[in-house]
Amino acid sequence: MDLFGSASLVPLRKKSKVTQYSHSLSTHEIKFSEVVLFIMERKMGTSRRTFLMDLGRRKGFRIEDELRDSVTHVVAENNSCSEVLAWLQAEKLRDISRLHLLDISWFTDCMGAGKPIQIENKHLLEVQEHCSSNTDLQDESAAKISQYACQRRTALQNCNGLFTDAFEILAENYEFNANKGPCLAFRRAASVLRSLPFTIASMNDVQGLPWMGNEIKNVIESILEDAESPKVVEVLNDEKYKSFKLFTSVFGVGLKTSEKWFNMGFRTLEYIKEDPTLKLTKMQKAGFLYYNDLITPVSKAEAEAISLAVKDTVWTFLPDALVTLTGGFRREKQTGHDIDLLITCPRPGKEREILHKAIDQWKKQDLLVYYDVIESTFDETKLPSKRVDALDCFQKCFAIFKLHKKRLDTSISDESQQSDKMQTRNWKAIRVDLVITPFAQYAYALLGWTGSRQFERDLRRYATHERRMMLDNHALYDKTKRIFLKATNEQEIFAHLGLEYIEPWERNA
Ligand code: DCT
Ligand code: MG
Repeated sequence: MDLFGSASLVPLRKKSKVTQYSHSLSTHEIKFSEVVLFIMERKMGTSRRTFLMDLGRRKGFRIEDELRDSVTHVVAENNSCSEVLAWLQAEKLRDISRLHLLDISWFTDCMGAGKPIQIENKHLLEVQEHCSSNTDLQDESAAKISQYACQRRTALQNCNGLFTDAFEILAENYEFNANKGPCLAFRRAASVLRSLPFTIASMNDVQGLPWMGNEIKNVIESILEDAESPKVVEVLNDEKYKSFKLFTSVFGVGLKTSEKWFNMGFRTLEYIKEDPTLKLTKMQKAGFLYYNDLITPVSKAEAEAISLAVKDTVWTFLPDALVTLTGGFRREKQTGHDIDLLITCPRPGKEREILHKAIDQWKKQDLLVYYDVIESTFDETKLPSKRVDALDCFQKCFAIFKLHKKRLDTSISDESQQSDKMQTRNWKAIRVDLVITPFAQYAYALLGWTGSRQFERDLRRYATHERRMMLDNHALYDKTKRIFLKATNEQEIFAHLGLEYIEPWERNA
């Protein structure tokens, strides 16, 4: 059956000057206004695209020249689903999740039928495309790369640091400018490159990888050619970026405060600290007071020492409580910006007494220089949160602990002692997050708090889009069966989701 009609007579590749079909939109009546098409030029070429657009318009279809928010159906040829998604991601649309991503066969079937036809499985874009990398290793790994971080194994070792560092800077800059789409696009792309067992050496190596939009490829190309990207250099010299980077390095300062300070003309922390008109929160005051300690990375040994101290206290009144070091340290990172501890008790309800009792003891021992307790707002009648980045509702405590040094470690303490004007202090201020969970939710909390952030985002996205389930740090809900799925460990959660188990140290996505 040749539903392609005369379309197949048109050359499949780009020709230098064929414009005779373009801009004929206004001359044809639109018969099917509910369907708004966009035909991707990528791998199709200008002349063929122009021809197909004209053909569709003549048949009464609304076809947009450019990708805009009104588009409902995107048609592509010789592109995999992940390639189209990566390209769309860079196009800054409001919401790409509502788009139908279709193979050209759907379009040509529509042309044959003279109207929009029902979408069948055969019209959907291929999920993976084989890459054309130059070695077997690269061929094999690129072909297997999933668009979801929870289907990739990402150890700490990263052989694409040159690219991922650049992507992180660009992502952060987009975040500072409240530009969510491209920020996420660069974070996703960085996460893909981090999972590769080889270093990107040419643009061929990028072929077939998910989330590689044009903007991302341009950055890779610059780095391959000149070892740096002009965009990154520009961002690193940008006044707003530099100021936001500095301001957000203070504990308690987020994007909103940074924006305010930047707009007020502040560029350094010194002036902010000394300005009596600025109303700092309790958290920010602590952030400034212990600034030098808090920007010094926390070591694994320090994390273990704090972990032990917390256990000591909790076990004095609840000997069967479980205290687990989670976050980056559970993923086997050697340093972190804070220490994340999860605390639970197998006896239901007992966990509720832990936090306040422990804080009382630490206050008596003068171990806390700052703490803020957030009480639990968990509501078991509610379904898991739909938001990918939603915070959980556990009782928690954001704290700064004093970690006493047995010996004065001059390498760390000299600088901080001077600037904090505490010449004699023999302790280091350390950020600690304590999270208290009911035992029944412990596995979900552990999975959620182990991270990485990108891994968590993709677990939730995978649950929603691939399994019709809802996942958060409290529970997993199956929308098809309308039941909550219980789990006593992380392996069971992966099994519920139909995912292969990924070890914590392989979640550095
Ligand atoms: N987390 C999350 N979503 C958030 C915040 C945190 O999924 N909005 C998860 C992911 C990691 C974990 O909680 C702990 O958070 P961080 O301490 O910020 O991350 P980390 O990986 O431990 O990083 P670091 O080593 O710098 O502490
Ligand atoms: Mg952490």
